[in-house]
Amino acid sequence: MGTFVRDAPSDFRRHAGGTRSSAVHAAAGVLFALVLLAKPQVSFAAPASDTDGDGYDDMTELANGYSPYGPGKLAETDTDGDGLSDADEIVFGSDPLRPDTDGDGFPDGLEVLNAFDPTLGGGARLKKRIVISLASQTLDYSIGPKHLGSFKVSTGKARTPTPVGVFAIRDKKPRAWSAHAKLYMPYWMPFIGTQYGLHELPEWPDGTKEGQWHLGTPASGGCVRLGVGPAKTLYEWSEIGTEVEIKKA
Ligand SMILES: [Ca+2]
Ligand SMILES: [Ca+2]
Ligand SMILES: [Ca+2]
Repeated sequence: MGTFVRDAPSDFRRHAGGTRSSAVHAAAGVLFALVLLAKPQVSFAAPASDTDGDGYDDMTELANGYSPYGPGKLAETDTDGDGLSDADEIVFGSDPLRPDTDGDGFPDGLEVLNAFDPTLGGGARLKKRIVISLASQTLDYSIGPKHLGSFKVSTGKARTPTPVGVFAIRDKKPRAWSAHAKLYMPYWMPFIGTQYGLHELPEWPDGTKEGQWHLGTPASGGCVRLGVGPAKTLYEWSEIGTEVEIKKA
């Protein structure tokens, strides 16, 4: 077995697969049988394990972005075909070689898609979480242990600051009218009463829309403004009850 080819995935696969098939032909029976007989002992004695038997130990594969469970890159391989990549199986702690880790009848991928914990039965949920940093004017969202994305936001300006604390989405409206500010708020999701919420850059009755250039700068009356695109993404992903944490830092 040659050295690991770090930047050549096709070489890597060809090398791994080719070695096995050529060994079958070249060994002419006896030698190959000896290798097979010796393999269990070698495996037990070796400090490194090679789960998928491709000749590369698990740690080397992981260090190079390859799946130790099957052929291909970690993020692009779904060895057990349950809809969750091998990379995500590691993140969520589910079994990459068992499609239904918790044995509740629902495959791991389907569970995560619907915010259920693939490692716990009984309808255990994965926590959806939104975290906003006032200092960096960013919003991060995650499900259970997995970070899903980061968006630029615009929170309350100095005179009308966004309150710091842990809240939750209370409602969802595709387009709300603010009687107080006299503007429309697309993808409205209030998290304190009906006063403070997340929404897309606002629109005025004359059709003017707040520009994207304010994202990254505190400019609102206390709400958390999101850009066109991210606002819709977050709206569709969030549920009533999804945690919203506003942090200073
Ligand atoms: Ca391997
Ligand atoms: Ca999988
Ligand atoms: Ca399951």
